[in-house]
Amino acid sequence: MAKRKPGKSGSKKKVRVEFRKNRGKTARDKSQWTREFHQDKTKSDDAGTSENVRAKGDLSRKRTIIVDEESTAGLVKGTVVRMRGLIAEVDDGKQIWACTVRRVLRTRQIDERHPVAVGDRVFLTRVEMAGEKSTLMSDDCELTEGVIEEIEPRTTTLLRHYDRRVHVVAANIDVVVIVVSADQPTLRPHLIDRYLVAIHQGEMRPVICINKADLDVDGHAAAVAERYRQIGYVVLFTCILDMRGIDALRAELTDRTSVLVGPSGVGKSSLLNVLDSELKLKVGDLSDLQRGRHTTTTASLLRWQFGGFVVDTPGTRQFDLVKLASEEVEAYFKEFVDRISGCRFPDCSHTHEENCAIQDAVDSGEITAERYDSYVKIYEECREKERRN
Ligand SMILES: Nc1nc2c(ncn2[C@@H]2O[C@H](COP(=O)(O)OP(=O)(O)OP(=O)(O)O)[C@@H](O)[C@H]2O)c(=O)[nH]1
Ligand SMILES: [Mg+2]
Ligand SMILES: [Zn+2]
Repeated sequence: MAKRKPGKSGSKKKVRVEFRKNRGKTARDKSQWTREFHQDKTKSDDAGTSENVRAKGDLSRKRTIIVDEESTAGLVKGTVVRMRGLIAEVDDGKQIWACTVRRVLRTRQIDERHPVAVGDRVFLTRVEMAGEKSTLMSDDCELTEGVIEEIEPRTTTLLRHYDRRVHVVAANIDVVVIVVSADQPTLRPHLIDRYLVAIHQGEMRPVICINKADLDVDGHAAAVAERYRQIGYVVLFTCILDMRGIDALRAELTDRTSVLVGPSGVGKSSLLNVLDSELKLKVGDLSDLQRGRHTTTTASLLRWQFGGFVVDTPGTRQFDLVKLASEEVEAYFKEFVDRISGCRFPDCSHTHEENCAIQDAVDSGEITAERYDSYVKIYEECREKERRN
């Protein structure tokens, strides 16, 4: 195994990172150091910050840690592009490495399924066996084996609860595209609301994409699109058959790092293929959808020809939220935020109280019943978790 090369002594920097106990309120790291580390330099200043919503009494919880530059000097820098079980595939700009993770890093994050995620920026060393480089096979490709020694603090994370652990869907993302379809599979707006909560929680920019516009025979999907536009979200109505909305979607993704999320079969990989003709991703057919079969099975980070990066993810039927307190939920419903001060009780949960500005807005039609029902469902879910813990 390769030894770490010694670095210059005394080269330490202060970095402000998210406090571990933070209930999901992220400290977006604005330090120059992190900014410089962005190898792709695609992060634009407005991305992620323009959609921020804040909870009442929100505290900026950051702690300062000392990052020892010595520990990363001489190591290979790269980005995790794919996870294959316990192996992380890392792109250093020249080649893809197959990496395991140093044990000390594995014990650091016990509540997460895996200490590294797609989009993580890492430092690695080469594994050598008797002086020879070691290789691992992945999809018939022979990759040089490495060990991840350090992981950069993440600027953003999209988290979900899965299999009783926290799953980092992707790290260091600017834009999250929630992809759903007008039909096949059936459009479920509640799922959009769950994603929106996680995206706001992670301080990323959401874009809603309703694909398969050709299947919207009764105008239901168009009405859903309008509902979210009214709240102030960017909503694109797309179709890969007549290319509706494709240029507008490309404009949202150019020079940014984004991730496409949503149920299986909605057309995430199909959209990527039409957005960039160089990508030749496998897409499913109707029988896959009917049998509930996923076509994309692992998340992977891809480079756009037109600038920026994108993560294609496998479809998810459910999306369970992480580290979310019941009183925080209101802050992630954009159209609620400015009305909350009108509630009679400062700790109003907007579920049963008298003189509630949110329930009044539902009665007058300013807040839709669908969005309110989503809020109550997520709120009750969080309450239930709090009662059990
Ligand atoms: N009618 C119609 N079909 C579409 C459209 N976009 C994609 N499809 C079809 O939807 C099916 C599923 O597409 P995929 O791209 O594999 O879906 P996915 O979201 O990547 O699915 P997973 O990888 O399983 O998560 C394919 O048969 C596509 O041809 C569209 O705009 N209209
Ligand atoms: Mg796919
Ligand atoms: Zn209220």
